[in-house]
Amino acid sequence: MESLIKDIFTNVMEGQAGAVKEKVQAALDAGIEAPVILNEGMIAAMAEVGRLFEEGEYYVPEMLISARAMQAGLSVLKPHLVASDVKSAGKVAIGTVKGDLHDIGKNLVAMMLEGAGFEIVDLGTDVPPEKFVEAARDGAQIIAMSALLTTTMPSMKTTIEALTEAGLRDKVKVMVGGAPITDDYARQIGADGFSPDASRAVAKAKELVAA
Ligand code: B1M
Repeated sequence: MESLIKDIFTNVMEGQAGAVKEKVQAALDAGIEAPVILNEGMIAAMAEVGRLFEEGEYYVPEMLISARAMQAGLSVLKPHLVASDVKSAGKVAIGTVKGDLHDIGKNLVAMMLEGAGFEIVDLGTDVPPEKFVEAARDGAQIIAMSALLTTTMPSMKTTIEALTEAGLRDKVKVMVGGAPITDDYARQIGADGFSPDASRAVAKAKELVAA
């Protein structure tokens, strides 16, 4: 069991998408729970990739192939992470903010929300404030923004300001997250909610819709 998780960790780090898919399936077949495979195998590997990048041992291409391997593993894991079939918990428009191309965390959050019955409008990456505003106008109850770069975090504030300017701020809830985002930062920019990870994002979204 442990060696399968270790293999997944190593294969994500080495960017071996085919092997990751195979090992994730083998781990599921062996009865290892999907959140364990995700957190201890795949997310842990991405953290290690980040560390190696910081130390100058990995470069952007290595990060990219690891990201592809992680996405490949997620495609196998998805049905096991989104088990629930409750419908219409609310409508969420989610995207990675302007200037930011990181989408693995955003995709995970979207996946978990979908599994909890939320209708998801995925705006993709590099989403400018006006696109979030448009989504709010189209009836999204929650605007969910992800940012992975300290340089792109300010776009969350700009988007909240754009929602206010469009007269929509009191009609939607704003939820933010991503590695550099904190509860304090969320409060500082006037967001309604923050979550440090995808599973807590579901609880937070439910809370925001109920409020
Ligand atoms: Co980049 N990158 N990257 N990168 N990358 C980081 C973020 C970095 C921390 C690496 C490092 O230096 N250690 C660093 C940022 C430093 C900083 O700003 N402080 C960095 C950098 C510098 C860059 C470039 C600038 C590099 C360059 O070009 N010189 C460049 C920027 C490109 C751009 O966006 N404009 C760049 C590019 C890339 C790739 C394209 C190669 C690739 C992304 C591919 C992709 O996403 N499709 C990439 C990757 C893979 C990473 C790391 C290694 C992994 C990110 C990841 O997917 N983690 C990352 C290092 C790290 O994070 N330790 C790094 C796994 C994922 C599941 O976690 O996204 O944090 P995460 O999501 C979590 C939570 O944060 C939360 O839930 C998720 C799961 O529980 N969450 C939310 C996320 N969004 C949420 C929203 C919510 C709620 C919770 O509500 C709405």
